[in-house]
Amino acid sequence: MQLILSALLSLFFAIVAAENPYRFFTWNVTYGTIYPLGVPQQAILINGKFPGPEIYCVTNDNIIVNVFNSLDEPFLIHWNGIQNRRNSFEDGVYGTTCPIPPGKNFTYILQMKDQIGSFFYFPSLAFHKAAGGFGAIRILSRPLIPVPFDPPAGDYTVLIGDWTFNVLMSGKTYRLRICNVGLQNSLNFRIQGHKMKVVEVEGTHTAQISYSSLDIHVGQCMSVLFTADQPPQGYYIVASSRFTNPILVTTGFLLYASSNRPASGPLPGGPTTQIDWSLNQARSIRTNLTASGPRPNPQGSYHYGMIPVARTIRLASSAGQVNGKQRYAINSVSFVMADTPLKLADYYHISGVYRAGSISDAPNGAGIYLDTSVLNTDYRSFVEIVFENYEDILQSYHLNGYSFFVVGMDGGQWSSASRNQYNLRDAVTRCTVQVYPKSWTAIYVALDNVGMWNLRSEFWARQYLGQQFYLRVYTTSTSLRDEYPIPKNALLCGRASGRRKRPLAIYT
Ligand SMILES: [Cu+2]
Repeated sequence: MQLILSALLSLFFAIVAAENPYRFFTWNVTYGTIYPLGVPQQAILINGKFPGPEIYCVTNDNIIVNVFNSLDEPFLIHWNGIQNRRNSFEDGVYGTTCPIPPGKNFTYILQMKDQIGSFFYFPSLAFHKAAGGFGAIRILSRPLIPVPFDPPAGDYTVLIGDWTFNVLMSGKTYRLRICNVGLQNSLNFRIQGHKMKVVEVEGTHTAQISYSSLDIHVGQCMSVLFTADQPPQGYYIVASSRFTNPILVTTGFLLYASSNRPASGPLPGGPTTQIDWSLNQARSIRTNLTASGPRPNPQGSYHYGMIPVARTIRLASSAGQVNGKQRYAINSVSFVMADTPLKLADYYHISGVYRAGSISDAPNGAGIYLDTSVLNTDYRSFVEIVFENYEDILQSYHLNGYSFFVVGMDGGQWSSASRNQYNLRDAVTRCTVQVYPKSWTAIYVALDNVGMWNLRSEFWARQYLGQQFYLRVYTTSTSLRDEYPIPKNALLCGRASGRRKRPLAIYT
């Protein structure tokens, strides 16, 4: 009997391993010099490269990344858009994961569970993101799952911020995955003489609409198809900043293999300060309800519009001074780091690291104050989050650990009547969403991923100076079906230093 059982078990593990391949990466993080505009600049390199190596993988793959920190300061990598299901320990932000000390290494163990699409990774501590250390993540559909377009002749990633970009084409259809890895500016992206058909946004296949230019806000990614069917010559690729004065413009080139004629004519123009243009484009990007996502069932088969909302959380940003220093806040709280990652405080029941209820779930108009803000929510609840922007700048918000439905956005003040205009049929799901100046954006999110998850402004100076908090998705369950235990190799720091990594010996 025991023999049969162990034979069955080994068969089981063999099957699991066969279904979910492992991909191993060893990364050395160093300082180095790059020449982004011909001018030498210190950067953070991964294996000598800027941007860093691309993670190329398939749904459900296990990704093992051994990161050696050869900088002289602590370092962490966040996997933007990767949900790290049941495993916020691997999320790579300071609220979940201890920094890798200088001269040390840490191995991230990630699974691209039930995900497809275009994402990126970046260094999450301090202002490292400004210096590089980022790269693309490309999750392909599993071979047997249909993708709603023919395989492209080429598949390229453009991280805007990586300013020199040349692609060689020859009369075929290509896929471009475009991510805005910048610190602040929304960008408009366009290719001279070529339309772009949007096919994917942060893991969702979209209704296939063609555009002459596309707005991509900070932290966002999208995939487009375009066909190199114009007279063979060079064409300008342009990314220009939106809602800024002056407007910053950078160019790359689309080159046809059959011609060495350079690009000519004026740079293709794009929108500059027009908000309605951007809002209308955002509303036109919808989920392709008949396409498969990571699994073979159609993406629209989950009827998010029919689920009653258990709770509404309204979030408003503000800017001001605290103790004579510039700060930014959400619902009046300007986030400050604790001495211990919040997830580890939870795991080891270390009290006094943060207070539950340290941020309210609606703006109250109070002045800005400092705190380690954590918003408690219930595992498996279905919540509505409204980002209210009373300020005169565009905001971009990102939630770790999740993909959410962008059900509505409009100008003015949100009210319960605003729900009448929600898209409850084919809203796109993504992990980063913009909020226009003096406007609101509403999202629905099914809180099905236990953990401690950072919600932040993607405007990097703002998140650094407090415009962020942690969403604690909590359950009393200690089942492995709901959350993994702390990784065996986890680094421990702050008041978690010296704790045992597996307090119960039952996990092997
Ligand atoms: Cu993230």
